[in-house]
Amino acid sequence: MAYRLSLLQYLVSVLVLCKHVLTLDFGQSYSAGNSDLLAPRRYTEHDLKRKGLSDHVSFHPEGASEGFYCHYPDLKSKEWEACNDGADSRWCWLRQLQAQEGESRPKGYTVTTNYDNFTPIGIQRHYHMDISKQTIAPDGTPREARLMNGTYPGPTIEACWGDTVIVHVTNNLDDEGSVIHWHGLRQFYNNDQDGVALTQCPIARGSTWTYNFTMLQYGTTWYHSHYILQYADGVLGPVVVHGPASAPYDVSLPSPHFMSDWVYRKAEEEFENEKDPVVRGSKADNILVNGIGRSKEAVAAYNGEDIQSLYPITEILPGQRVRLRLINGAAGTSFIFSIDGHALEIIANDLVPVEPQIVDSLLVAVGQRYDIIIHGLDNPSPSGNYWIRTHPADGCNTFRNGLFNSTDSTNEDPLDPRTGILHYGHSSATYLSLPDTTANTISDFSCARVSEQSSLRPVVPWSISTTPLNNLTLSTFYPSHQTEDDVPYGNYTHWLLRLDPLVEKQGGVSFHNPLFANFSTPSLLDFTNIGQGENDNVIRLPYSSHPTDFIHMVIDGSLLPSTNQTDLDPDVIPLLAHPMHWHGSDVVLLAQSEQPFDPATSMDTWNYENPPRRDTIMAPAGGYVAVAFKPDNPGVWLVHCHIAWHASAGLALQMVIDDGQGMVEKMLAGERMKRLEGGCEEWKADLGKVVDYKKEESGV
Ligand SMILES: [Cu+2]
Repeated sequence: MAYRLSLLQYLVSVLVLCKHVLTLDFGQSYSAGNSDLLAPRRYTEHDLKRKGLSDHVSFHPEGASEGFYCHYPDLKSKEWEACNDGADSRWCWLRQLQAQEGESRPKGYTVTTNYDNFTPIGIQRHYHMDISKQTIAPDGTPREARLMNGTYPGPTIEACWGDTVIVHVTNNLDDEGSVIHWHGLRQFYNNDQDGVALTQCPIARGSTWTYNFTMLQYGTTWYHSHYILQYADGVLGPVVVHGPASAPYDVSLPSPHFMSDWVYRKAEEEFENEKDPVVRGSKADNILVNGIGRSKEAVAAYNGEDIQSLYPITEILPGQRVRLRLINGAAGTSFIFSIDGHALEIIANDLVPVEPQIVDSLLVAVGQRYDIIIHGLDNPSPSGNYWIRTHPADGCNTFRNGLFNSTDSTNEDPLDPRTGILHYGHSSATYLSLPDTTANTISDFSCARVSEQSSLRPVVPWSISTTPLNNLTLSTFYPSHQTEDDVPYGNYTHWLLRLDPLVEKQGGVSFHNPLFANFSTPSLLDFTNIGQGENDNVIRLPYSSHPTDFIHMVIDGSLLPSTNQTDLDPDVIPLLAHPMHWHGSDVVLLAQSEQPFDPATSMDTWNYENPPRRDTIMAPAGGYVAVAFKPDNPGVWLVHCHIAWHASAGLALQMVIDDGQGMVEKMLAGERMKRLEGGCEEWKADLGKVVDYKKEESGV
């Protein structure tokens, strides 16, 4: 393909450019006419009218004006300065840098700032959300969903790096509790805001719970219910945190590309399939992007009108560089994302800016996010329409009508992965012909994509100690709480996966116990007793804030189906890989391999120098992942598979990070603990009335 040659040339130039950007002296002064590479490309008047700045209105932030602005204090004039979203946003942080030079502050709020240590001063933003039941039909088939503010996905929470976000969540469901988790947000020393059943009681029916956290990171993420399977019923939405970027672009698209799958039944009913020892797997019915799906009949009947009801349209102008935020909020499907004939430049994975890298497709596993820059063509085709594809990855999907498998498909009628349209033109277009473009040549449809995932290099590097604080002892996960043998730090740092625990239990091949959260006694409120229950699945890790102290953790898939089929029917159990998600910390990817873990030799191959860093990492079937993280955030943090069905079946651990001298309890003493206890009183008062939850689910 012609663009591939220029792609290679571009890659070389970007690498050169990138190096230059990263070594700039940010202390120098900038002017609007500066031709430096960091300077954003300017909007034309046409661009401004067309999209982005003037019509980008957030929902309910108090004091919101037209458009979205970041606000920072100018310490010289003692005034607040506002700056726009988009390409210009890089100037926001630079300005604050200049204003603060006189202070004993670090020189820099840029993409090279170590955001673990330094955060700009932002403003408070209040958001009001409610969860309620509503019937929606995103692809024409109606079902009763559970929604945030009545939309799927829910409204975007939008803030700027350093802002404090206060979200008031009202549970208007008549038959369930809820908790809302802010996926990937580190919640540093803020464990009680993590929004899981381990850190608070569920929000009782009719109650409002207020979350409060500061955006220490920036980029793209999402929120979702962490109450049983509620997010698969619709309780989810994007989170956008404006911040600097590692490569220039012209326009930032106001709406993220929110990929998900959709189940026609209530998730709790579909979960019965997960527990069934014969079926052994919950299935999805369709693919949605930004809450839009379609039936084959609707596509066949398309007569050129009202295209927006069939496909989300992404608009671009010739030659433009357009920033797009990708989010996988699916219950169980990992996607290979691509745009026909277009190069994509990755600038962030999860909430970590990375050195720019050009690809023609990328894997977005369940729970993962990417910020990419679409490279607009200088001379698009006359129709100006190109397919955007979200192709389910091999071994990381199960749909009602069968599996996607790029090499050996037994599914004669798979869903159509053409789920969106990139359009060169104006936003008022409602009449479009469907694209006739062909897909990029994609050689790897696997759901690990080891070489791609291993090549992402964070802009702010971490150097990892080869000597961890803990031992990587093999664990059998039985019994599920720690025994004498596990002292002092537990052996769950070698986590041997197989099927999700509840499924194994149902099939009589129980391997380790599922995690079951006790809604009325969350771990954080019962800190001294944590680990006493047989379904606690606790791993205790020593707190340390020393910069060279790391915990290492192996998640071992060597017993997963594909390599070990002895007691499992390969026709029923597909290849299984698990997108594992860490709360409370980003982790680095020391190794990701499709070969089994070998304690004698594997460690020799690990990467300790600026490895990829993110919050969600795929553990390949038959292989393993090794990660490292800093045990510097005290509290109770979940580690779990982000396939909703697997998490609900108990494929989860709770990590307790503590100094052994009461630091977690001290952190929460007083108002914070009183608040948590108040929430539990409300929950317990309501529990006996209507609210019920199935004990055969993990609760997370
Ligand atoms: Cu899983």
